[in-house]
Amino acid sequence: MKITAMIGQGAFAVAAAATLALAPLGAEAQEWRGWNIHVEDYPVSIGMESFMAEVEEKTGGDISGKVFHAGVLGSQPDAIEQVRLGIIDFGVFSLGPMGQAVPEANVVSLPFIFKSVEQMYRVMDGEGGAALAKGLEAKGIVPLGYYDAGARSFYNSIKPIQTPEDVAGMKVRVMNNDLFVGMIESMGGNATPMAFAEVYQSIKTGVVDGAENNPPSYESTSHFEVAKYYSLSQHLIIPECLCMSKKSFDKLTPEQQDIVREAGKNSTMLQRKLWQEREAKSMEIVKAGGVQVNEIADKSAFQAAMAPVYEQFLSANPDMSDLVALFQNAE
Ligand code: BDP
Repeated sequence: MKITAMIGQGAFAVAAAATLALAPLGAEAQEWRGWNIHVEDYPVSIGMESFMAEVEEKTGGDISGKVFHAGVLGSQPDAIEQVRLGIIDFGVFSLGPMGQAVPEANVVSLPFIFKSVEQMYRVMDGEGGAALAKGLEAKGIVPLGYYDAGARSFYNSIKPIQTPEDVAGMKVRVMNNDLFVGMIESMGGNATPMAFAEVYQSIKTGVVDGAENNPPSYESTSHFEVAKYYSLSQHLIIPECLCMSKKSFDKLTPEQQDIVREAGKNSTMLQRKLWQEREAKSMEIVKAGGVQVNEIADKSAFQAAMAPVYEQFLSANPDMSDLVALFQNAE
């Protein structure tokens, strides 16, 4: 062996010994993997990167990690399971598909449960968010913050939607949750649960006529290029969760857990600010791309049409009625 190689090895051994000596008692160096469905310049993605960078910096590199964007670690329902099992350490999930694993999360998937995005912030940062956190933790997930995902509205390739009757007969893609199937059926439409990554092709080839989403997702996925009618029903305001695997979280020292929680809060504030900016920008982009946007000033017909979703949910989950009331009655 050459002398330089031996010196190199010796230096490595000394450095490794020093790291071991410095590592806090009971904590091993962690190398995390983060799951994200969105493209790199999306508000969620930037929030996650800043979370990881802050954790890395404040733990002096004892925790490091990488965020995998654009769903390369798998579909959202699969990733939720993997976070629960500790195979993936963290991710940002919509509380929509989360409802299949965490019953409490379904409450925010009820159409028109929030009166506005501002009210959603207040509820999620208060009693409502705390109740959801309890449900998430019972299923192996530690929420570190609730990100904004604005309001979801319908888009399709056929015609503007003005009334619930316009949805009748339409094939509409929904996220993976039975509640959303019921929501489309309550208006006489045909719902198809489908992975986010498949929606573009499905609209393009006519497998579905349309879908529903917030402006940044409608724009960043290029769905607006194949579904030119965007009708601002704003029927769902579903926050997202910066979620940590409880298995990964429990491996940390109390000091590290504080750092992680603090970084979660900071990234949430950043994401919410970026979200507002991106929403406005996305609306400009889709309009410039030839999308016909229609406002729906009076949403009461949609609210009335979707009322059966509440009835079905509460009769199947009577234990959720207090939680539903808490969200509904919040100021
Ligand atoms: C986006 C959410 C993402 C969902 C997607 C969808 O941010 O988590 O997967 O909608 O419709 O708004 O599947």
